[in-house]
Amino acid sequence: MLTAQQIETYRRDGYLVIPRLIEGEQLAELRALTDRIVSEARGVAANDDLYDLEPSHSAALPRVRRLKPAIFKRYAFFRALTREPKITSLLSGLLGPNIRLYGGKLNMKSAGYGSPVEWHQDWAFYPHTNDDVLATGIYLDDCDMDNGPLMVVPGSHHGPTWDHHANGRFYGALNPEACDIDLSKAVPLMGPAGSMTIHHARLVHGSALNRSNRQRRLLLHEYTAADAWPLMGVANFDDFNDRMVLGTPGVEPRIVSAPVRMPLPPADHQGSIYENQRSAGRRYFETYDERSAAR
Ligand SMILES: O=C(O)CCC(=O)C(=O)O
Repeated sequence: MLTAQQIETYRRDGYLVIPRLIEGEQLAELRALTDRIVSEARGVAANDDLYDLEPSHSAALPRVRRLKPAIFKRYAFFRALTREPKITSLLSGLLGPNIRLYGGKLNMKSAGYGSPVEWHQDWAFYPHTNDDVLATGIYLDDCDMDNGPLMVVPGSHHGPTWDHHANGRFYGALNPEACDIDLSKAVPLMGPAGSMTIHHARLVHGSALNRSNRQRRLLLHEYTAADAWPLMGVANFDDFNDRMVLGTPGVEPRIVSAPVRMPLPPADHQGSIYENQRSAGRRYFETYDERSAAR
């Protein structure tokens, strides 16, 4: 369970880090299974429902940027981890007794070339009827300043939902120059392998290119209070209820005022946040290509 102090910190700052939550055999299995799935990307030529590939990927030299939500459908281990009592018991202190998984993915941030993620708020991708919505991130590797930690702007979840559009379409990143956000106040969320980050869906966050020789893999789960209903709608009610990870579902959304912008019209490039963020023509973080060209 979270302490009253941790809950207060989360409410004020919008994030927490729980060191070494996943350990021992469970962590070893998480890492080994991930290695296996990534090795199976050899021969894959283009993005599909499981693999999101780095721009520098080739079938002979596989470079995976992200494992997509299909990992939860295809692999019982990943599915079970979304319901892990060590995680859900902590989250009940923040989201209450009834919790639903919204989605998830595993960002690879590989050594030397793992892509940056531009500054954004998850809330801009999936607004709900109330903002008891957050994401957890389990580090598969030790994470420090050098291998691209998740960076967050403390307290920014109390502010506006910033414009994540460019050229008339959603593109999944905010323009720091057009927003009143002080990115010099961003803090890195770091810890040994198995540590878990928690960030509020409205918190501004992003991460830089991995310039180190160590990978930085982050397994993200997105959770909501069960009475937070997605404003983009519920496509499949059975699937919606199958995603309950704690407590019981209901049919009465709780509606709380929170600033919302709809992610419409959809981004030009679909499939992942990396793809969404391709189309704006502006970037805050250096990319692998830019770095290689500058050398
Ligand atoms: O992997 C990261 O560092 C950023 C993750 C993130 O914010 C996302 O994928 O939405």
